[in-house]
Amino acid sequence: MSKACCPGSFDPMTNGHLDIFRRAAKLFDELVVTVVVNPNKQGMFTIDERIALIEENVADLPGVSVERWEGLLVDYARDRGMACIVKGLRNSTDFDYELPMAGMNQHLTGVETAFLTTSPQYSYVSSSLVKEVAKLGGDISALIPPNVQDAVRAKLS
Ligand code: COD
Repeated sequence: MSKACCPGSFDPMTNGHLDIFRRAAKLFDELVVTVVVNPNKQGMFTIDERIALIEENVADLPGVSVERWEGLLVDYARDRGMACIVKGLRNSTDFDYELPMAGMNQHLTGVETAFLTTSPQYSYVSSSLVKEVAKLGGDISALIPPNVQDAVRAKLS
């Protein structure tokens, strides 16, 4: 049985993330969306809130679950028998950031990283830009799922 994880901060999840989850879910028997805890970074959403928002959006995807993790990601992946870590790539900046991590992760445990290129309509979508646009009163309705829109609005009100 093939198993992989899609890690990220997901603060909050976007339609770009959801597209990667859907596509990755077709490639593995089990896919875990892993919300990685960064204790040094205060997000807009708590980890539990991020998990709940993702769970509502992946409920219809067979074999997909959501978990949290704090620590070295490859320990998590190796201990759960995951074949690889799946990441999304939007541009050369993502690539430059991800490539050394993929190399280090491979070195540490042999866990591989697979990259899925972004769907073009999401190539400019990021959690940070969505939050910035929302704070400045812009329309984010095409960028994040409806439950995330409601949650962002509630945070900003
Ligand atoms: N289209 C496609 N992919 C996208 C899009 C989009 N529109 N938006 C984001 N993505 C991809 C990102 O490239 C990333 O792969 C993933 O989705 C998650 O994105 P974010 O922004 O929520 O998450 P990041 O980039 O903040 O997450 C970084 C991690 C937490 C995954 C990373 O820091 C990590 O693996 N940390 C674990 C700690 C560890 O093991 N450190 C040692 C590394 S060697």
